[in-house]
Amino acid sequence: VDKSSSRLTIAIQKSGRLSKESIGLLQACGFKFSLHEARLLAHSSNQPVDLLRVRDDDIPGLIMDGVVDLGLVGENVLEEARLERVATNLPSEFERLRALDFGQCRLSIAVPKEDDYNGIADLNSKRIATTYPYLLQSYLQRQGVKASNAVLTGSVEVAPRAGLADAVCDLVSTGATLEANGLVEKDIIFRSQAQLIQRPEPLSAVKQAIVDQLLPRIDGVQMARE
Ligand code: PRT
Ligand code: ZN
Repeated sequence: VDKSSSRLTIAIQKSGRLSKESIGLLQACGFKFSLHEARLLAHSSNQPVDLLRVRDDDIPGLIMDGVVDLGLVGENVLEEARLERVATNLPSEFERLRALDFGQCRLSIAVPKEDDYNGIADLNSKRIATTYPYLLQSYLQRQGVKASNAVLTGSVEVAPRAGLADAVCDLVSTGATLEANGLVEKDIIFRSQAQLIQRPEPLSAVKQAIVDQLLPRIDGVQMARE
């Protein structure tokens, strides 16, 4: 990424649950892109805008380090990265421009359905499998519960059956995945939806002008489909 460039760089998820709606929103705002599956960077043909297509987990850091100008990412990934960066003394500032109307989910604690569970205190000295150790520990701390993490990057829902953990803390949308794995959702610890964020340092006048044009268009698109 050429930082001196006058082209606005927007990071979006390359392939996953947010990809289609992220590109769709930018297209609905009037930006034209031709996307090539293998390419990291996609230039807009009608605006000085480039799309950078990456893993969603990379987006908060790219914004907080000032490598890209804008990013579209789930609040869950954003807040987890922010907490981790605060804990490890890395830059953690960013600007939130808009909450977007897609990517809705919740991060919840779930336990095996045969377990007797009367509240989060029951997890004292237990082990909880999750991909979100910082969001989980921040919740447990607020609740005064001491439990340990089993950090997994995937397949969190099979951890109790595999004997790796007593409970899970995982993203839920319909609940079908929990149900299929014999787990019951108990406590919602974080609610999430996609967010449009900006790097903390002010943008050049040229880039700011594009953002000033983009935001009312996003509001218009989102209002129209409410
Ligand atoms: O490759 P990359 O790292 O970019 O993608 P990823 O695999 O990390 O993320 P992806 O594409 O699965 O999700 C991207 C973002 O979509 C998440 O960070 C959330 O902000 C949002 N989102 C919305 C979800 C879900 N809904 C969701 N249901 N992310 C994941 N899930 C998973 C959940 O982890 C569980 O495995 O779907 C399963 C549960 O779904 P239900 O419907 O069975 O409850
Ligand atoms: Zn990811």
